Amino acid sequence: MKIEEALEESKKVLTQKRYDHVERVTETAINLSEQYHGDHYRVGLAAALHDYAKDMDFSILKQWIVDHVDLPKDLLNYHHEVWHGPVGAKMMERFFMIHDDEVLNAIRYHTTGHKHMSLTEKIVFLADFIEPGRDFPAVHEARKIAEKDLDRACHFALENSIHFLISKKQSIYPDTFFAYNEFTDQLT
Ligand code: DGI
Ligand code: FE
Ligand code: FE
Ligand code: FE
Repeated sequence: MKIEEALEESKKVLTQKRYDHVERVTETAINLSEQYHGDHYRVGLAAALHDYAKDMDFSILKQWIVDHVDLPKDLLNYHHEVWHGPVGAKMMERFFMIHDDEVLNAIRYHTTGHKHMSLTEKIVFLADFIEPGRDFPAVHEARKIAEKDLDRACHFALENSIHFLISKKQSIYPDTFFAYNEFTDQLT
């Protein structure tokens, strides 16, 4: 599937607002990929499909988690916001016969991160955080760090997400901590 075709597929299932976000993430991810010598095609494809399941009914996402043995059941104990990545990746296998783990993992973990993130995963994760439509206090600093150091920018994004979730008194999916801890160990 070409990146343009992937964008078309996302457009079919997303609201215009969400689709515009996906286009900006794809462009941002491709730029980061050039900067950090990533795989242009895999990064672009994963970015174009990363929020494929985002506008679907929670009950549908829930059913996919229940029905697919290889989707972690502990997702159901957390906020539905963490479901669209893992379920979206599964949908890419089923609907579009995408079996490239590099691409699937970047979709799967784009919300939470996880331990041992690949270059493609880091780029999609960060692009989702810093795309030009984002506007929250930490995004300016994140964009600045992203110009210099991909790992530090991911670390900064994770740190901010954890702060943000705590401030909202929400629970945090463990993969977020595994990702945060690994960057912390590497960088300090
Ligand atoms: O899908 P997007 O809005 O582009 O961005 P995203 O997939 O990175 O995050 C979606 C939302 O999920 C965002 O508002 C923050 C929230 N989120 C991320 N990790 C966790 C989380 N919410 C909870 N409750 N727990 C998490 O671990
Ligand atoms: Fe998302
Ligand atoms: Fe994100
Ligand atoms: Fe997104």
